[in-house]
Amino acid sequence: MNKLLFFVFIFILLFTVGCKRKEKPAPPEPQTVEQKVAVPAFNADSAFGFVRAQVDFGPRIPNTEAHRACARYLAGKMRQYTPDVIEQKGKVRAYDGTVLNFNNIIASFRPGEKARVLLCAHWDSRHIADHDPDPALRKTPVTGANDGASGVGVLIEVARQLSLAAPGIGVDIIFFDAEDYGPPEDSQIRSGNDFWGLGSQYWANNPHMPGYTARFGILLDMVGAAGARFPREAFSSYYAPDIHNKVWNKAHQAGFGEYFIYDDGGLINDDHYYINKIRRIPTIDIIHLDPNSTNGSFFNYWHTTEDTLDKIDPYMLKVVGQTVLEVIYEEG
Ligand code: AHN
Ligand code: ZN
Repeated sequence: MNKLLFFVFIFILLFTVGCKRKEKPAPPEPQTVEQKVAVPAFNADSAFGFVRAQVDFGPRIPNTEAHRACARYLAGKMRQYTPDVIEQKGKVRAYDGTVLNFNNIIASFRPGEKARVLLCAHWDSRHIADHDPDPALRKTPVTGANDGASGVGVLIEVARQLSLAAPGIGVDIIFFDAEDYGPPEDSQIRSGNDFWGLGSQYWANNPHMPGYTARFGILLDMVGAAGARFPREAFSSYYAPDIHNKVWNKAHQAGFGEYFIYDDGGLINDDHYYINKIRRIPTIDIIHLDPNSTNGSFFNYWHTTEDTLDKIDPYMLKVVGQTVLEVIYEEG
């Protein structure tokens, strides 16, 4: 009897110990690791529609009705995705003395967040097709499906995605005006490169919020043409080498390595130059450059009457847009 009691006692003891073990709570999740939002899927058709909508206004040349109508469209579109939209309007003087009425359109997401990323593209199109192969067309305004509308189209789709599922960081999207009103190729009045990027120069000197800064910036310029390649533009490598690597590496991870090539591109005096130089936000330029181009180092239809919607490949918008989303949602 005693033996039996002894074994029952041992059995109960083991059972309780076993149960206790099982009841032991799982170790708590580390509190410092914030749950990241999944990277959304960029919609190429949606972005292409946003490119088409801009092109449908006609050339977006400062001081024209098409330009004003497109500004209303862009600001209205961004207000669908965030209440925090600022139109920074003002006047700048062009190379030939023309006073240009510009409108930089700035949309902020999670404006209270200190950690921010800046995304930008120019929305105006060029007043003259001075690189057209036909000399008779070199004073014709440019449609700018690629040179202007492509980068903006990508960023409107990015804005739509930001409105659906916010990442951990704040994002500012700026559509710069008056980028492309630089002097004609054959101009005698050429006095340096600073007649390009007039809207971004103004903003860099007069940001929409006093003391505005961001962790880094990404400029999109001519990102939509079929067959585009993005070698590493040289001001970007100089001012923002870490960002350059971050974005190119992300593109390669996402399977877009064939487009984001590691070759060195030349120095391009684009909006990012002023953001780096004046505002001191490390900013890169994703820009289609082509060493074998028949048109400078740019894509073949650059500053010609042929920069039209049929040159845009929706898949290229996806390549760039998805890469931008991967970078943003990974950042916080
Ligand atoms: C210059 O040709 C000096 N800058 C070109 C920047 C640009 C024009 N990007 C698009 N259109
Ligand atoms: Zn241009």
